[in-house]
Amino acid sequence: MTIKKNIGKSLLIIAGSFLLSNAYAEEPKKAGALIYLCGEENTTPIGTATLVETPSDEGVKQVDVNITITSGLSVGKHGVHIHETANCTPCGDAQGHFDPGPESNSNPDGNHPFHSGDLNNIAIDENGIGILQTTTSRVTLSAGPISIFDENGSAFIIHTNEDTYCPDGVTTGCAGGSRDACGIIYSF
Ligand SMILES: [Cu+2]
Repeated sequence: MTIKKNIGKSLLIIAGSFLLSNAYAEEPKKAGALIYLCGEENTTPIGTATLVETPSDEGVKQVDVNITITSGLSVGKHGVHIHETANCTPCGDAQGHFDPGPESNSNPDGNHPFHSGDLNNIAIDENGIGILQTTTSRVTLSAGPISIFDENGSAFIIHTNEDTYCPDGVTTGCAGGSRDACGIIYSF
């Protein structure tokens, strides 16, 4: 009788911890970045970014990206992408566009706008303020083949010019040209 009771208790504990671990696995994953002007990584950041991973209604992982810029960029549209390396010193060391997989082509002006890390333009207003809110299912924060937290991490790059999304194929600078700002992405 005592043994049976104990087995019952153990089963309850196992069921309980299974439910608990499942609930934990469904917690959204979060990440963020402080964005600095290129060449000024040790000064005040010009903006911030947050990333939150949640499953969509269809169960596909999607990442909500919010970027707020408060100063430092020219009025108008600027290309924004997730680049393939967590290195902003100098901004060129963030490498090309994040695009893992067997058909990977991280050339910013090639395979654009079909890289995993391609995002929308951010528009900066007359007060120097810009907000980008977008959702992508091309990357994950959690581990997997399209996780931006691969062995060398990832970074945001904001470009000098508007991303034209390269309608004429590979054209130098069509994805936004030179780099104005950069932010290494950290999970938390
Ligand atoms: Cu880029």
